[in-house]
Parts: sequence; C-alpha cells; structure tokens
Amino acid sequence: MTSAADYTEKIPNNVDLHEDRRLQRALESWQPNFLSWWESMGPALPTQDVYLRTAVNVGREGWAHFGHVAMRDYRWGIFLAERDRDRRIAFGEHKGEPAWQKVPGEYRADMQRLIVIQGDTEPASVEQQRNLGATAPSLYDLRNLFQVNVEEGRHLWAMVYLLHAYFGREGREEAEELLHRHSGSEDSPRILGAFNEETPDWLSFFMFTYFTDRDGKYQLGTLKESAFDPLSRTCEFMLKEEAHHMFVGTTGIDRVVERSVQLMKEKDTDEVGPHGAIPLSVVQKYLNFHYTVSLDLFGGETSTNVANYFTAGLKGRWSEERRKDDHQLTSEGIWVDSVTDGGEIGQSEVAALLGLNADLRREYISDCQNGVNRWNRILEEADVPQRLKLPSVAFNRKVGAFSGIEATPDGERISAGEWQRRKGQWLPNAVDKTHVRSLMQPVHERGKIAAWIAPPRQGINGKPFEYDYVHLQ
Ligand code: BYC
Repeated sequence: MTSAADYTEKIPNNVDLHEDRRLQRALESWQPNFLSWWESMGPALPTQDVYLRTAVNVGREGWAHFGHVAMRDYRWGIFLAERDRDRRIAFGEHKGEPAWQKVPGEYRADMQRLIVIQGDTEPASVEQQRNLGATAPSLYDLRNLFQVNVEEGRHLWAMVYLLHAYFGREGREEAEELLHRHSGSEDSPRILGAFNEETPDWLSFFMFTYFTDRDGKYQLGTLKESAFDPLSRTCEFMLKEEAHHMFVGTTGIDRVVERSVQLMKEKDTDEVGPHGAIPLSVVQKYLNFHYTVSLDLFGGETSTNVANYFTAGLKGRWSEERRKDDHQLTSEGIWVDSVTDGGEIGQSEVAALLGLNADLRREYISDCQNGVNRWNRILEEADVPQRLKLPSVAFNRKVGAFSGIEATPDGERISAGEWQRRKGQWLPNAVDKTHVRSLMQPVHERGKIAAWIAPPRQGINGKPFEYDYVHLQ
C-alpha cells in the first residue's frame, strides 16, 4: 500500500479505490449527495476561496498542502494510516490474534453502530457551525472555522468509506442517513445530545472545539485501538487533523480571556460587558455548559454496551498498549462517580469492564483541566483574582448516574425547584446570550479584529495575522 494520495481520481484516496470498481461507483454516487448536503447545510457565508490545508499524504512529514481553494472544490479524500501487517489485537477476548481486515459476522451490528455514531457527529458539527461565518471576528478566525468544517466533512467521508467498503447494503443505507439527519431537527435529529445544541456565537464555537472536539479525540483514540484494522488506521489519521481543531478552541478561549482581563485592568472593573468584552463570569457559564454536555457524550458511568465492545475488541481504552494490566479486565474493579445509597454524590466500585466509559471520561477530564490551568495562568499573570473552574461531574447532566438529580457546580445536591431558580447563575441565561450575540459583529477586513477578542500570537502556516486568508464573494 502506498501512503500518497492519488489526486487524479474523482475521490482522492490512498486505498487503491480504482481496483474495486463497485465500491468506487458506490462512493462516486454518494459524492453528489455529499456535495449537495455541503451546499445546503455547510458554511452559509459565500466565499471565493479560502487558505486551506488539504491532506495529501499520511506520512510523518509533509502530510498536508496549504493553498487558496474554492471550498466547493476542496478535495475531500479517503486516507488510512499505513498498514502494519503484523498488527495484533491488544485487548479483549481476541487479544493476541491478528487484527481483522474484515468485521467478523457476530460483531457486524455493533461495529456498524459505533461507526454510524462516530460518522453522525461529523456533519452535525458542520451544520451547527453553518452560520458562524457571518459574524467572524477576523479573517484568520474565519479561515480556521472553514478549516475545521472541511475536515469534519472529510471525517464524514472516512466513516462513509468504511460503511460502503465493509457493511454492504446496510452500510450504504446508513451512509445516506448520515446526510438526512440534521442537527436540531425535530423529525430526524443527530444521534448524540451535544450535536443537537446550537453553536450560535464564537464563544460557543471556541468552547465546542475545546470541549466537544476533545471528546472526539478520546473516542477516536479508543477506536484507533480497534481490532478492526481499517477503522483503527482511519482514526489514526483523523486524530492528526483533530489536533488543529482543539488548538482553535484552546487559543480562542485564551484570546477571549486575554482581552477581557486587558479591559478589566484598563477600566478598573470586572463588568467589561459595557466595554464590549465578555465578562469572566459569562466565560465560566459557557464553560459550564459545554463541558457538561460533552461529559454526556461518554455515555453512562456503567455500561454493558462498552463492556461488550471492549471484550469483543471493537473499542479499546485510551493508550491501551501502554496500560500495565491484563487488557482483559475480567477480574478487576474500578471506582466510578455515582449517587450513593444515601443519595449523596460520591463513588462506587463496579466491575472494570462496566466502568470503561468512566475510565475514558477520567482521562478526558484531566486533559480538560490543562486548558483551565492555562487560562488561569493568563489571569494570574494579569494579577486578577478570578479563576475559571471545571464544574462537578454531577452538574447539569442528562446522561448517566446524575441525570436524575440536580447539583450545583460545586457538587452540592439541590432540589429541582432550587435548580430552576438558580440555573441562570451557572449556565448562560438570556441576558448573557444576548450580550454575547450583540458582540458578534463581523470583521471581514484584512488585518482587523473584533474588540471582544485579542489577536492570535501567530498566523497559519507561517503567514502573518494580516494575511488574506479568505476572499469573500
Ligand atoms: N446522547 O450504554 P450507554 C466527535 C445512548 S465526538 C444520546 O451508557 P454507551 C466530534 C446510547 O447510545 C465523538 N444518547 O452508552 C466532536 C445507548 O443507547 P441504546 C463521537 C446517548 O453505548 C466534535 C444508551 O444511551 N464518537 O467525534 O456505552 C466535532 C445507553 O448508553 C448518549 C463516539 O461517540 C448521548 N450523549 O456509550 C466533530 C464514538 N450517550 O443502546 C466530531 C462511538 C449514550 O440503549 N460511540 N446514549 O440504544 C460510542 O462509543 C458510544 O456509543 C457512546 C455511548 C460513547 C456514545
């Protein structure tokens, strides 16, 4: 297998698509449907061209090409990381056996389901971000938004390739459905909760790319361990692209915080709203919301689904091969967050296999904490006393052990009535949202930036901030 993409084909790929005419034809007939979905549900702002990165090779060096392209002509391709012919399954009951090049019949339904759930999130996020271009704070940010969008589109291609290549007619039908469900739709919503929420402003976008894309990183990390080798190789390459999406979130929030503290000092007040910035208290509320809906994406703290996926070899753990245990977990236990028998927010011990969603979520939470520490360093260096904080895992949950109770961000259990009275103190309320939206005035002029956010420290691919990243129509 070569690792360079063949760009002479209608669908660029490094999977020798031309050798399988049936598959090639099936994907080529899905392609116009994808493009019409992109036209109607993708970025709404009309552009001539955008300075985008396009994946061209899966090797370590020089995997991407940068250049101005019309977004409709973006070359969405199919790329799998290089195959390791000796790869063996690292966990579960098939541990030590050669990785699968096809899905064994008994696991087909579960494997397909996981791929569909993963695939569903990709176009969902593009739909959620559809209108953000109209209010971009700078051309640099606009370009980053579009970069994220086209790559989520490519990740959809990645999952659709697997569905077409390995799951027959059912797979092809599921691939069609991925274009028919829509974020927030009453009749056919996206599968997971967070992907039906709105991303109506840029603070939400940065929080989404920080917290929700990071769930993507961890879920892809577990699918990269899969015994199903084509899925593993697909996810390995997707993770490479994912890093930039999280960079957009991390540095986006850096820049919001930076600008707010700058004005707090200049105007000697915490109330920077009237001065055209976002108060830290509002940043905290947005953080509370996006973090908790992202926690919901990990499923329940105890789950027989995940135990079955692991035992079968479909979905591993984060850094599976670096873990020092038997990789089968049949006789181990794990502590997971729970509501205790006394009704308190606490922990209880369950069989390790049942607690694997909680295990992954733990890795995710400690990664999220890194961002909070980073933003708090900005606050510390500016000599302001406020600090940002991750709320309790029991706060604002719709999935899992805490979905039936209410709790404060500090993890104190409260009644439903008190929650109704106080939730506006902790989650963005109508006033906060209106204020944030009022700041979202587009700055589409080269080298300029909106007043609510600091400029980035550097541009993209060695270009300056002032570069003409996007040509509007
Ligand atoms: N919303 O056994 P449980 C990304 C369902 S993000 C609605 O506890 P399980 C990206 C669940 O399906 C990463 N329903 O859950 C980011 C189950 O239904 P059934 C996406 C939910 O199965 C940004 C029932 O509740 N990838 O890539 O252990 C931009 C009981 O659940 C939710 C994946 O998620 C929810 N939040 O774990 C772009 C990986 N949570 O069986 C892209 C693939 C649970 O009763 N998916 N349910 O009908 C999975 O690994 C698992 O399906 C989940 C759930 C982790 C999602």
